[in-house]
Amino acid sequence: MAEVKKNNPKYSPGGRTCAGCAIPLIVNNVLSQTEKPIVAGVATGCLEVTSTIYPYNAWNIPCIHNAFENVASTIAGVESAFKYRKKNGFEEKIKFVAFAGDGGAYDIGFQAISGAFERGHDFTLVVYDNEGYQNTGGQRSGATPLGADTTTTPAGKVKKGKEEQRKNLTEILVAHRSPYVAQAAIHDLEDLKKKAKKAIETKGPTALIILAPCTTIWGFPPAKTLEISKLATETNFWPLYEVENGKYIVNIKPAKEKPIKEFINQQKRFAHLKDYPEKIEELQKIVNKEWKRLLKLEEKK
Ligand SMILES: Cc1ncc(C[n+]2csc(CCOP(=O)(O)OP(=O)(O)O)c2C)c(N)n1
Ligand code: SF4
Repeated sequence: MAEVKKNNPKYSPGGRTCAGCAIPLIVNNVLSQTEKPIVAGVATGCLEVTSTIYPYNAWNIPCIHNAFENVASTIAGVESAFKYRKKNGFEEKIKFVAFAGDGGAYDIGFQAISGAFERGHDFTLVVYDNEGYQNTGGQRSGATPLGADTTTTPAGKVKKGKEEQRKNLTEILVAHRSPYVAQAAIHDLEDLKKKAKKAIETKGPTALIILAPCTTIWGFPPAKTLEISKLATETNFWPLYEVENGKYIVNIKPAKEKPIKEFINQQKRFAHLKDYPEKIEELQKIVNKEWKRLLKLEEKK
């Protein structure tokens, strides 16, 4: 235990996520990127329920669990309180990190996030994007991709899974004129760690949107989490890029892009699409269009 604590001073392993879950990797690799003390907030979701099962607690730092929808307000409030203490002579430099799933960030918690970004609070939002409300059994969210079979967009005779395109939260946060927003993934931990360090060290509201392949709801074997994550980037479904003061840098450009089929063929949530090649084509077109748009944004200096 002492060894575990020494190596993972901020977040302990051994939580109750499903085997092969991406979340612990994300939390550990983000939190370990600063030596400074951190106060974390965590919205209701898989991260919270798996790390705080009474009487156990994986957090070795102050961590506030709030409701599903208000992690950004909570962390903004704590950051303001510390600002006030600073005015009164409190010296310690503290970092603030708010964790949320995509439901808690793209959808129900978005109002709180938008407000905290607009007001310019000094914190980092970390979204572990498992593309659905997974803790409650896999409902669709604004981050669920087109065609995915979820409990609220069931694939059947009439509908072929989710009919809408996913939201692009990364771009929405860039539009808030955040000084640093990045997309990262767990198969490239060096890139993820670099981005986490930058996001935490940059003053102002910053964000990391990290793809979190979900073995249980996406439906793939737990040993394939990293492979699925890598395929998401190799197919351009999940580009790794960062936007620093409005300037785009695309970190990985696949030498030969793989077709989206290779990403979706491995997941049960898309299994029905084998009978609907036109849906796969539609998804491919969306991916191609978004990738081109991203490269254009990078060209703009
Ligand atoms: C206002 C409110 N509505 C619904 C719930 C039930 N609920 C708890 S977690 C959750 C889903 C969270 O989804 P997400 O933020 O994507 O995180 P994940 O579970 O995927 O980790 C829901 C619907 C709740 N706690 N509060
Ligand atoms: S349901 Fe998915 S995201 Fe939630 S703990 Fe299991 S693998 Fe992780």
